[in-house]
Amino acid sequence: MAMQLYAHPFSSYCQKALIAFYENDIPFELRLLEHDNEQVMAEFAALWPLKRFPVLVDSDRTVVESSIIIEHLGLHHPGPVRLIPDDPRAALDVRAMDRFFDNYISTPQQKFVFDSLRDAENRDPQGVAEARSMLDTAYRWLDVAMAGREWAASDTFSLADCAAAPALFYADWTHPIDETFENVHAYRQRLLARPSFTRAVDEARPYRSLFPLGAPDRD
Ligand SMILES: N[C@@H](CCC(=O)N[C@@H](CS)C(=O)NCC(=O)O)C(=O)O
Repeated sequence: MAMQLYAHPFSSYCQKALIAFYENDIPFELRLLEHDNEQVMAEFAALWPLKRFPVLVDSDRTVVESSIIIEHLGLHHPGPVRLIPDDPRAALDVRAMDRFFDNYISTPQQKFVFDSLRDAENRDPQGVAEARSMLDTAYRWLDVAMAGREWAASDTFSLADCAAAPALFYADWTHPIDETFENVHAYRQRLLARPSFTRAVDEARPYRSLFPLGAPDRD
């Protein structure tokens, strides 16, 4: 039976996992998380009461967290593209950069989005200001880290780049990356040109009107 991925194409963390599927052409059934799909939504809530997606079901195993889904694919469905290096020291660098993109790019980016969805009287301007500051610091740090690098953590495309692609994609929409951070901009463009991510971005195109802050007319 094909693996089942509970996901939505417009979600950044789902795109992170989808990149890993597409890199190695791994078959799966998409269980599309849309409010009208009541059956799928009920299955999803039963699988993972914390209701964060993506969630993968592989035979009798339920796998949550996008990074762990990618690790799971590398262990149980390996293909020619190894997203976690075999060398444990190199793997640590990859995992560290994966955490960087999730915690210091995606998390503050989501803060903007979630805040915009609140009623006006419940907004959190201080929290958004802190998120903006964290993004600025993260962009600055990344620009130095990416000097002379093609990919985030190793010579080859890895888990860290799966995390980086949607994180930088949406972060630049939300709080634009200063144009002086040329290494970050060039890296974001390389990610957009990677066929696995190009495909994820194209599949999400029909949903751009869902972006609460308003999707820019680019990318
Ligand atoms: N740490 C989780 C984060 C997943 C996450 O935040 N997913 C978002 C979609 S991009 C979500 O579930 N949003 C629903 C919500 O916040 O209610 C992962 O890596 O999978």
